[in-house]
Amino acid sequence: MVKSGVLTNYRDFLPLTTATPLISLGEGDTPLVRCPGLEQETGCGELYFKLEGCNPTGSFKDRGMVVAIAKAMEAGSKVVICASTGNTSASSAAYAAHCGLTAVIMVPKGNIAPGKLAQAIASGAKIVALEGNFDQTLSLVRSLAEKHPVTLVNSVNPNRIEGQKTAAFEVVDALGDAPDYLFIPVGNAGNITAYWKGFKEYQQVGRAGGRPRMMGFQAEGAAPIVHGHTVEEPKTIASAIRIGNPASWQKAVMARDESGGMIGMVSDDEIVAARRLMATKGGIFGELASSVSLAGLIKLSRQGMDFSAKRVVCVVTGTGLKDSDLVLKNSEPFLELPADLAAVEKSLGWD
Ligand code: AN7
Repeated sequence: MVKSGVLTNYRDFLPLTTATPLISLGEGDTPLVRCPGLEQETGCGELYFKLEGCNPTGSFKDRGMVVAIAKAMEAGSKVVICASTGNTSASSAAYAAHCGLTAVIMVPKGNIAPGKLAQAIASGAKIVALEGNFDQTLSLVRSLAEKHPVTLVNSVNPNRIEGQKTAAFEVVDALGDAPDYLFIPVGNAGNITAYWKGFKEYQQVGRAGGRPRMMGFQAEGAAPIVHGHTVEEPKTIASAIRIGNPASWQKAVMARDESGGMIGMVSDDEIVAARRLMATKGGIFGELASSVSLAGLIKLSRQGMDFSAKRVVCVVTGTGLKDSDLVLKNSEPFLELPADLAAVEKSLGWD
């Protein structure tokens, strides 16, 4: 079966007109996977992972990008531009290539995962590495987009949020109702904004009985929303969320408050440990930033929060292949042997 994609699957909930091209790279319809091994670890009644790394470019960004690009085409735009910590650029490069548009991508120099940069290069995007952090890069891109006839496809473009909210629809469609809690990483805060919008809309039309508490987490060195002020030099190993002045800050705060949730923070060590645990106990390989969801859940459960009668969803926002270099760099040495049966048996202790 040919995958129809987000625009076709959720057209009634999206700002489409008869002139919007129904493009797709097969985004959306990602797995929601229950993980008994990690239920034990966290004391959750039911624990599910939404595998957004299964999108065509390996992250949730494709859901919003397909809408942003379709609307750009509808408006006659030929060039799209974004600032990115990596995944947005990989996604815009791919969708622009698919649709015959030019993608211009601005990234903070030396600050994005190699897998993401490779994707943008492979798709033929125009790439500019800026000496500065993400916040400075986004600010420059916004000025460029105001002056020139190009479409900005960062999540300040409302079409991005519209597309990304479909992930919340899918969670409800899969579970039959909203979960009790949704754990999600927060960087520029577009995704938590989008999920909350999706959950609210589904409840309004009667497709969900309730709404989850939104549990957003930032990295300790890049936690402006937790601290209540911008972070001039955000620092974390999770480069995707190395953001000190989130564009959707107020909307994230609204999602937190309306849902009775929270926005907390986890350390780099907790993020790395959660990534390992998700892979070793769940078989789920997420990129560092995406492991923040589970890191947040583990932190709260260790602090004594009781999830035993709760249905919990952790959003895994991107695949571990994006920054697999960091796994290899920090791995234990493994066996290297000659292709000799006896030698292999001996080293495995099977002789
Ligand atoms: C894997 O690509 O900001 O809070 O420029 O790549 O909506 O920003 C990526 C963010 C979480 C945070 N997980 O989402 C970009 C970019 C992954 C990400 C986030 C990002 P937002």
